[in-house]
Amino acid sequence: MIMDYFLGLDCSTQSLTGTLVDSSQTKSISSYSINFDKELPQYKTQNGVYISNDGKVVHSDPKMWIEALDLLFNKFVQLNLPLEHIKAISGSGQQHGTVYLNNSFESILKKLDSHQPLVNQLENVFTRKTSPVWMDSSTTKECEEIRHTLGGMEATIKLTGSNTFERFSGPQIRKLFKQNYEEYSNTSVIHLVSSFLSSILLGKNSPIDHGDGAGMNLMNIETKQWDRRALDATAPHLLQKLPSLTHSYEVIGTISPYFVEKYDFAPDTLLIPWSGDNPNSLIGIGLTTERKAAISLGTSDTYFAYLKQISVDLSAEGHLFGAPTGDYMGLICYKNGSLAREKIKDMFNLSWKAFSAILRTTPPGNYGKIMLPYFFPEIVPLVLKPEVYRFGFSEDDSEGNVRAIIEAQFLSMRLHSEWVREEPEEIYATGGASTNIEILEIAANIFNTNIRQFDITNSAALGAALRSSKSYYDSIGNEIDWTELVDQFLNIQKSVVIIPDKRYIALYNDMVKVYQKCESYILKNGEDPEPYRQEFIKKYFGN
Ligand code: XUL
Repeated sequence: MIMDYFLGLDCSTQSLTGTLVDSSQTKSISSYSINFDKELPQYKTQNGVYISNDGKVVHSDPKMWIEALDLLFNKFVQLNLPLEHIKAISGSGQQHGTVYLNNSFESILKKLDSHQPLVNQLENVFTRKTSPVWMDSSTTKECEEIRHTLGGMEATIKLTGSNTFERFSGPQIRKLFKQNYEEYSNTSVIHLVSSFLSSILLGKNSPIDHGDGAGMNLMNIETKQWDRRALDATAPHLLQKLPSLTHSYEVIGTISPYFVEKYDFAPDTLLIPWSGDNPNSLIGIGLTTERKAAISLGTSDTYFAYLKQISVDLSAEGHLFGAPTGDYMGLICYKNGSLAREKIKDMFNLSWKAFSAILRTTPPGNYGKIMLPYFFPEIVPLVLKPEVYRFGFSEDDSEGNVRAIIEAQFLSMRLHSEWVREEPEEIYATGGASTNIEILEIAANIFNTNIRQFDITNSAALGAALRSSKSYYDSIGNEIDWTELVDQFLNIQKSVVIIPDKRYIALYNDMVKVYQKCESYILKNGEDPEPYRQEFIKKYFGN
C-alpha cells in the first residue's frame, strides 16, 4: 500500500527537527533531530546561539542551519525513510530572526549542484555573516524611533499587531541600516529564518507567510500587506528587499532539483510556506477553535491561543500573529524559559529527576519565597538588564530556588496572559519541559485549569507536517476541515490530563497578587511588597 507522507521541519533555537506523518488510514508520526551544539560543534554555538557579554546581542549562524538540513536529510536516507513518497513539505522557524543576502542568492539556488553540500555553495550569499535571533534585545533605541514615527504605542499595536519589540525584525533591520549602511545597501533580500529555509527547498526566493510576517512590525495586521508607513519608519528602500507575503496555506511550488537528485524526493513534492514556530505549534497542538490555550515550554516559554477575530493587547506585552488557518493567534513570550530552569538545575548540580523530586516535596506557595527569574533579559515584563531577585530566601537555598523558578514562571504567565485568556476549558502543554509532570502540576494549580500533555513534544514540526497535508489534500480537491485534521492526530497520541488541586486555588490567587507587588516594586518603583508577603506567609504557613 502506498502511503501519503508529509514532512514538517522545525529550525528552532537549539536544533533542527524533521517530523514525518503518514496521513492515510494508518496514521503515524515519527521525528528525528540534529542538535546544533552537539552535531555541528564547528560553529561553536552555545544552546544554538552566540551571546554578547552584556547578554543583549544574540545571533546565530545561518550556514549552520543549512548544514543541519543536509545532515538531517542524510540521516533520513540512512534510516531508509520513504522520502520519495512525501507529498508535501512545510516548516517552522524560530520567529523574528533575519537573514541578509546579496543578489547572488537566487541565482545560486537555481543552479545548486547535488554533488556538493549546500553550505559550500551558499557560502558567499550572505551580506551579514550572522543573523540576529529572537533572543536579541539590543534595539531599544530603534524600537523607540519606529514607535514614535508610527504615532506612538497604541497606533503601532493597532497597525502591526504588536508594540515594537527588541527582537522583532523591523527594529533589527533598522539597527543594521543605522550601524552598517554598507551591509544594508549590499543586501538584496532579507528573509526570516522560516522563509530563508523555505527558499532553500524551493530553489528560489520564498514568500513570507502571514503568521511569521506579523512578528516583524512591518505587516499591517488587518490587510496582511507590507505597510508603507512601517517600512518607511524602519529603513529606506525596504520594500524592494522584502519577499512577498502569502497565506500560510498557499502552495508555493515544488521541491528544488537539488533535493530530488541528492535525496530521491519526488520531483512533484509540493512546498507550502514555512511559518514561525508558534503559529505552527498552534496547529500541531490542535488549537483551531477558541476556548483552548497552549503553553509551550521550550527555549522560549510561550502562552498562546487561537483567535477568530483581531484582538490586540493594548498593555503592549502580547502579540497578535496570523494563524495558519487564515485567522489569528494571541501570544506572550518569555525568554527565561528552559535556559533559566537549567541554570537553577545546574547551580545545584541536580539531575532533572532530582529537580522534580524537590518540586514534589516542597509546598505550593514555597513558604512565601518568591523569585523574579531574569537570568536573561526578559520580554514579559520588559527587563533589559538581567538580574535575579529573591524575596525571603538566598541564592544557596536549593529547594527554595527550584520551586521558586517554576512558580515564578507560571505566576508571571497567569498575570500577563489575561488579555488573551478567555477562561480556557483546558490548556495544552507542549515543548521539551512539558514531559515534566511536576512542572505541569504547578502550572495546573496556578492557572486552576486542566492541563493536557501529549506524546509529541515538538508540536511545531508536527504542525508544519499537518499544514502541508492540509494544503496537499485541498490542492487535489480532497478538502479536509482544520479541526478534523488536527483531531485525527491528537487522537492517535497518548495524553495525560493534570487536574488542578482545588486546595490551592485561594493560595495561588493570593500569591499572584504578592508576585505582582514584587514585580512592580522592582520594575516600576512600586510599594514595598514585604508586608503583603508576610501576610501571605502568616495565612498559609502560620508564622
Ligand atoms: C515568539 C518568540 C519565540 C521564538 C523562538 O515571539 O520570540 O517563541 O519564536 O521560539
